[in-house]
Amino acid sequence: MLDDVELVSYDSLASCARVTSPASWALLLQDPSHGENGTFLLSLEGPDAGAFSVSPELAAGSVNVQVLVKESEMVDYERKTEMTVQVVATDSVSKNSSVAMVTIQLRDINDHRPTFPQNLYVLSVPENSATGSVVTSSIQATDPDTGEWGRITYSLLPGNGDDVFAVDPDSGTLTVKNGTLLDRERQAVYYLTLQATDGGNLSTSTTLQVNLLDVNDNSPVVSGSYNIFVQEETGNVSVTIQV
Ligand SMILES: [Ca+2]
Ligand SMILES: [Ca+2]
Ligand SMILES: [Ca+2]
Repeated sequence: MLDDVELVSYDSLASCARVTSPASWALLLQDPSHGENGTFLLSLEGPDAGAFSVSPELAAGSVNVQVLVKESEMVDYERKTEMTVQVVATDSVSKNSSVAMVTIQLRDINDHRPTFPQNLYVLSVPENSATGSVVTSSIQATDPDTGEWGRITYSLLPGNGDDVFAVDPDSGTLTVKNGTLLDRERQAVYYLTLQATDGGNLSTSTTLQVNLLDVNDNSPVVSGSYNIFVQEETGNVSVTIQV
């Protein structure tokens, strides 16, 4: 048996048809039968063998063996962070074989952009809400990559409503940025663009439709004048006032 070997491969790029990776290491093969020509056939076995190929497939004596990524979509850090193959060297004459266990540690790459569960969120806020009022704290994007590649920062794109509303960059909580600008009679609905960006600068956006809820904030105006004559000690009086 040959010693266990560890090498590193990379998470596949979903959009990239990469069929080889930097995975290669030096493997010293010794002829177990001391045959005359010492020729070996090399092949892969084990649960993850289908994702990789070995090169060369025919060797003699000491050889630098490469394990290549054959099916890049199977080399996926989000599914499996570690893969195992066995390099089998079979003597072409005696058919004796030797096996090297190879553990392949995958490294994460940023192959996912953040995603929101919905393209549109319909929200509402009373038009008299104070500055700092929370509109929603339940909209979050997800990103399956690890570390920086999966760390999400939220922002509102400039344009309609980013002077009225604000978003917390870490939590995604949407608040009223300037309550004095909230006026249903001025603007009754806002369409905000909420963007989520990961640590590798991949981003996605979603639309927030914020409806301002009507609050009865217009004081009634009394117009006209009324002259009422009441005789003393006669009690109740009623008058209809036009509003
Ligand atoms: Ca992946
Ligand atoms: Ca990844
Ligand atoms: Ca990502």
